[in-house]
Amino acid sequence: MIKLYKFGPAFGLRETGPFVLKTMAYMKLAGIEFTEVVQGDPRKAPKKKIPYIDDDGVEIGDSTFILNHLKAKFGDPLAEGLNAEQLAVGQAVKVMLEERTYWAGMIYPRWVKTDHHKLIADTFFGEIPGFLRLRIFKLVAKGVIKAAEGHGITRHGDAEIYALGLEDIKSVEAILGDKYFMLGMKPAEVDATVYAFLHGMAAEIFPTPIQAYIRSSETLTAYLERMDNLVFGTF
Ligand SMILES: N[C@@H](CCC(=O)N[C@@H](CS)C(=O)NCC(=O)O)C(=O)O
Repeated sequence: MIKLYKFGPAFGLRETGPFVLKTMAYMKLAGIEFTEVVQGDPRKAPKKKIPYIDDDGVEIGDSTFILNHLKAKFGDPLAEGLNAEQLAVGQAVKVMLEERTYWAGMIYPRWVKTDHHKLIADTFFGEIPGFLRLRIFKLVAKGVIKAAEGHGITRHGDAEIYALGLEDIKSVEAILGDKYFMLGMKPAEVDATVYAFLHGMAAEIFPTPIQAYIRSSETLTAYLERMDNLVFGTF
C-alpha cells in the first residue's frame, strides 16, 4: 500500500500542506488507495519537502513527480475525455497556483509577515518547550523568508503582493465560471491543485484580501464545498 507522508490537519484545515492536500485529493479522485503518515520534518523527505510517498520501498518526492508516478502505474482516469487544449489550460492553472499564488497567498501572510508567528510556532513546534519554541521557529522562518526573497515575491510591497494573488484567483474564478469543475462536468487533475490551494488560502484563521475574496465568491465557495464533499465523502 502506498504511504503518503503529510504534515497533518491544523488551523481548521484538512491538511496544512497544500501540496499534500493536492496529492491526497488526486489519489481520492483517481480511486487510488493509500495510507497517511505524519512527517513534520521535511529534512527526512527525499527532496527535503513534503509531501513524498513510499511505494513498496521506493520513495518519491514532489507532488508533480508523485502524480506522474501514479499516472504511469495506474493510468490517468482524470484526463479521460479531455482534449489537448483543456489539458494545457489545466497545466497553466496548476503552475500559476503552485509557483506564484502560493507565495502571495500562503507563504507571505504566514511566514514573512509576523502576525501569525506565535500561532504557527505553537502549532508546528508545540512539543518544544516554550522558551525555545519561538527561537527554533524564527530559525525555520528565516529559511522560508530567504526562499521568498529568492522567488522574488517579497521584492514587492504588501498591496502589490496581494494584488498579484487576487489576479490569479480571479482567473481561476473566470475559468471555472458556471462549470462544476475547472475543465467541465467531471473533476480533472487540475481540480486537485485548485481545491487544495483555495482551501488553504480561504482559512478563516489567516485573514488576507485573497482569503476575503475567496470567501465572498459564490462561485469559489460552492466549488470548494463540492470538491470537499467529493474528496472527503461528506455528502
Ligand atoms: N514542488 C513541491 C513543493 C512542496 C513544498 O513546497 N512543500 C513545503 C510545505 S508547503 C515544504 O515541505 N517546505 C519545507 C522546506 O522548504 O524546508 C511539490 O509539489 O511537492
